[in-house]
Amino acid sequence: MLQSIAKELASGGDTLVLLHGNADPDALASAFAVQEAFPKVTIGVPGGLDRISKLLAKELSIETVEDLSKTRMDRLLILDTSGPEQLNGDFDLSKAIVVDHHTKNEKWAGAKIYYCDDGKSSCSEIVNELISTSGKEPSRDAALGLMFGMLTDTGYFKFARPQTLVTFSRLMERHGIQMDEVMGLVSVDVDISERVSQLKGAQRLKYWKVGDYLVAVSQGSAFEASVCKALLSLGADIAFVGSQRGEQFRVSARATQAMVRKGVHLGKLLGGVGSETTNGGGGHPGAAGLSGTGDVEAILNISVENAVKLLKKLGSSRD
Ligand SMILES: [Mn+2]
Repeated sequence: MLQSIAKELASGGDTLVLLHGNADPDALASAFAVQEAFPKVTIGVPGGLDRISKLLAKELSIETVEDLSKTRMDRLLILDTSGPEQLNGDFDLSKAIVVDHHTKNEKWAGAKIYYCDDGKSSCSEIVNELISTSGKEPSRDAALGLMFGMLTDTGYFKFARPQTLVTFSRLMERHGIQMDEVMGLVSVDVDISERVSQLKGAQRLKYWKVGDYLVAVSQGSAFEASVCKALLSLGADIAFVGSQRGEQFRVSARATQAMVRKGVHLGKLLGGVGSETTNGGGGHPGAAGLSGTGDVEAILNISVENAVKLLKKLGSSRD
């Protein structure tokens, strides 16, 4: 199917690439590589770019268009987008070729072509294959972008599948690209106010030891999620960070992947705290949040209590 997609993209006419809202580096790099490899491609980002993608666009001089009202297009190529609701705007799906690597989604049934390879860790890998299929090779800049897409979509290879590493190393070899060039492509300086929040978080830190595990709690006024991550890097296995603004509170929680593998689900845990205290909360196993009206200290106490109980139930030794 990739062959027929490549053929169609090369067959003339204008292609408008569409990316999901707040497009990430994997999406942007995929679009850029398509633009370099095929004629008359515009990159449309009706829902904007995320912070890292903006830096990537600057680094590789990638031009994107947010206002699509004057954009010519004979076909749409939708990349890295798990469902139509992720696109900002209504588009004629009968003209759309959808290429994605998330879980297959029936909502794309109206698309002209739907190619979903959920065995790939990133869309960048599929686009690399698409370009190879058409007998071309991504340019050096496009290759750098695709490698950065693979790197970021796999959490710096933490969740990479074997084939990701094969594709990545082939691109390194072919373009003479060193690892540090990809890793340093975008330098993400953490803002001073965020770093101050992290240090304050460490200053106000309390922790509980449950067997071999550490649960850390702190309070601040901003960057709760970032402070959580800082506490994990200090050695906590689970971290809760809360802030109080008037009657309102906000709590972020993070756990290490090892905790998640052991069975910790912070989304469920905070969801439970939420219903106990009639506030809304939820999220993923390793990352969750809760906000509402109430006393943040009380909410943090309940959260820790539940985490400690859970750790005792799961067995509090590391093996
Ligand atoms: Mn992706």
